[in-house]
This record gives sequence, C-alpha cells and structure tokens, in this order.
Amino acid sequence: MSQADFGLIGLAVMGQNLVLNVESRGFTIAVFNRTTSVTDEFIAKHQGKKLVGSHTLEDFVKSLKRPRKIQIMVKSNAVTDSERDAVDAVIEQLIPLLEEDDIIIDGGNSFYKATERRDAYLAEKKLRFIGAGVSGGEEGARKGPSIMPGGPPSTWEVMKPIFESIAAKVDGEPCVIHIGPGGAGHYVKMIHNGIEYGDMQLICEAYNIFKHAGFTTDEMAAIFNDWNEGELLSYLIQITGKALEQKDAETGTPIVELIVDKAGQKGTGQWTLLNAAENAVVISTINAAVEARILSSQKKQRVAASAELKGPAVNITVSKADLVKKVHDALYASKIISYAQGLDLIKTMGEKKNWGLDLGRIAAIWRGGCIIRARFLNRITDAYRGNPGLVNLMLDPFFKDVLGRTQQNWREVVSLATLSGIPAPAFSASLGYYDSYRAARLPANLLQAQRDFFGAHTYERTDKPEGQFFHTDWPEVIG
Ligand code: 2AM
Repeated sequence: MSQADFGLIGLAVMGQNLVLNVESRGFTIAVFNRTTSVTDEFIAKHQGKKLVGSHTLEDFVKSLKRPRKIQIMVKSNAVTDSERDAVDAVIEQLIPLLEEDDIIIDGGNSFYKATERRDAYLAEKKLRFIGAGVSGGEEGARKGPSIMPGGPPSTWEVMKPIFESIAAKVDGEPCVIHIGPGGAGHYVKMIHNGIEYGDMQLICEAYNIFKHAGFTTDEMAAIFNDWNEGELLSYLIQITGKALEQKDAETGTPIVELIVDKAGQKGTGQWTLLNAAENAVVISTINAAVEARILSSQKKQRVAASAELKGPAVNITVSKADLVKKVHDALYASKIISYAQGLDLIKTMGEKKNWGLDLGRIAAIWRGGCIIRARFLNRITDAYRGNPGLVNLMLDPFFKDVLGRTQQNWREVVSLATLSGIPAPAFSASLGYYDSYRAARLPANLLQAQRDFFGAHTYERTDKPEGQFFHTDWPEVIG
C-alpha cells in the first residue's frame, strides 16, 4: 500500500523533529530506524498523526508513493572521498529496493566531497540524489529550518513543495532555495557553520572584555538583551542574553560561571579552514574562532601557563556606558568582516566549481530557521541584489559606511584589550584583515626580496610592466 508522500530514515532528535514538521504540513510520512524499538516508541508517542512506521527497509520503501522521496538523517562522518559512513551504508541498503527516478536526500551534515561522490554514484544507478544542509538545530527541525539543498534542478523541482512547506518563513518567503548542483548545498552549509563559529567567538570576546572590566553577569545579560533590539538583532545575541540570565537551580549562581571553559567542536569549522586554504581565501575571523576553541580545550596547559607567563594588569579606564558602545561597534564591524570573508570563500568556490551560486539569495535563506539568523542578513541580500558582481561585501555602500563609522571604537576595543592582556583574537584578526585589504601597498615588496634572495624566486618591479620578472644578484651571506 503506497501511501506516504515522504520517507525519513534515522529517528534521532533531528530526524524525529523533521518528521513532525513534515507531518504538520499535511503530508503523510513513512519512518524507519535501524533500531526498530525507536520507531515503535515514536509511533506510539504520536498516535493519530499521519505516520507510517516499518520494521524493515523493504516495507518502508513499499509504503512510499513514487517517485519515492527518502530523506536520510543518520550520523555522517566521512571526510574524504574514499571513506564510507552510515549514510553510505543506508544508501547501499536502499539501492536494490528503489526504482528509477526515486530520490534520496541526505539531510545530515555530510562533507560536500562525500556528497559529490554519492551524487555521481547514484546517477550511475539511475537514482536521484539531493545533498541538503539543514540548519536550525532541534527546534529549527521541528518548527522550520533553513534548508540548503544541492542537486539537479529537475530533482529540486520535485522536492520544492515539501521543502518550501517545512522551511522557516521570513516575510512570507521560505528559507530554502536550490543552492546549486551536486555538493553545493552541503558546501554552503559547511561555510554557514564556519560563519556561525565566527559569530559565536566574537560574542564571547565581547563578553570576556565586559567580564574583565568588572561587569556582573546580570549586567552583561542586560547588554545583550538590549543589543538584540538593534542592528545586532540575531538568534545568537538573543540566546547569549538568555544564557547569561540563567541561574543554577541548586546554587543560584549564573550557570555560565559554573560551565568549564573548554569548547567542543564537531569539525565543520576545521573543514571550512581547510577549504579556505585550498582556495587561497582569507577567512581570518573564522580561523581565529576555530583556533580559539582549540586553545580553550587545552585547559591544563593554560592553567599551568597562567602562573608562568606574564601579562599586563587590566587597565580599562573608559566608563561602562562608553565601553558598551565601543564593544558593540567592534562586534558589529568584526561580524561584517567575518561575513565578507565567508562569502568571499563561497563566491570563489562557486566560481571554481561553476555552481552558479546567488550570494544574495543564500543570505536571504539564512534569515530564518538557522543558528546565524540575523537582522543584518537583509542588508547582505540587498547588497548582492544591488550589485551581483560585488567583489567584497565591505565595498557595498551600506557596509562601507558601517565600517567607516564603527572603526574608531573597533580600534579602541582591540587596543584596550591588547593593552590589558585580554585575548581578542577574532576582533583583532578582523581588524587586521580590514587594514590589509584596504592597503594599496603592503610590505610584500620586502617579502619578495627575501624570496628572491634565498631562492631566486624573482619579483615584479613597480617601474616595469606587470608580468615581467626580475632577479637581483644579492650579496653572499656567510654564517
Ligand atoms: P540507531 O537508533 O539504530 O542507532 C543517529 O545516530 C541516528 O543515525 C540514529 O537514528 C541511528 O540509528 C542512525 N544510524 C547510525 N548509524 C547507522 C547505520 N549504520 N545504519 C542505519 N542507521 C544508523
């Protein structure tokens, strides 16, 4: 009896919430989980809903209308072209059961190269494949995530009604578009996660400066709550305010003060760095964010070093009100830099792969559902709508103006943090990028001299046409 409109494999929390989301939009949905008791419990818990549970993949596949649309939501961890993970295992089990033109959707956090491999493999089997990045965590999955699907346009057209109905909506527009072919969707999701790392670290640096300046946790909560009313309005600022307000049930202490300062990470930030290196794109803010998590995890070494390595005493002389304003501006400016870098990477990769990416529409689907949802994404969409060929987000008139008016405060925050020995690696990396990017002349002339000196790598001259290379007979250095 083929009755289900959609099928989902993998009933962990994200999978369960997506199922409930799909069902709530009027679709009948078939579900399967490797451990069958999980399926039974899920079905029992949601009596009366349009769910079809199966104990075998055969029955699950039979329960679906053709062309079958099956979303896989299982753990993905293959990070090379050759590695195989649970997504591959499920695909292998599905292949003999499916028929031409059936669609498999991988909605996990798969590495885009694995998605490209699966796309090619399933095309050989005459099956259709969509690699979809899904952002928004558990709540987003239930109420409406931001979805970044990659695959052939014709397959997207089949999936569009379901994806659009389950995605978050902003101003009536669903937070899903066809990103591009093959691995484009998972790629954009990966960079989205890198950007998320940057946003989170920048907020943490703001918090750390306030903490060193003697603000109480409640004062800081009030600052973030207030910022969430203005140009920084975003989910991450909102949850930061709420997290700072939260008290431990037993002791009444703010819970953040009881949480150990060792950050975890699942890998998408590191993948983003590797991809930036492969493409020679600077993403120094995201880089600083990933490295900050790494250093935070080396807690034992830091505690030992704190007794050994000297630094200055904290010396912040500006008033609290002024500091709040200055840190606000440093955060806003650095956030713009982080997005400028992340979008530069997406643009570079999109051009290399010929993905035909639309940066403005990508920013638009990040406005709702996902972790980086923020008011200022509207401005990014406007920037690319106004100028689809925009070379760098910083050059858009709106952002150019913000960087111009915030930079004095931004510089002061970086210097006061530096002079007080408060680490602000993402704030300062962002500022370093801004100043390097806007420098008509960098000290790379000397660098080229050094390269030519030791390796005869040659250099171009300012007084000769581009493309002509010169070498100097440098003096011999002994010893
Ligand atoms: P399980 O309940 O049987 O463990 C997150 O781990 C989800 O992915 C769970 O639903 C889990 O199923 C599923 N999963 C993990 N590895 C899997 C595999 N090799 N095959 C099928 N499902 C898998």
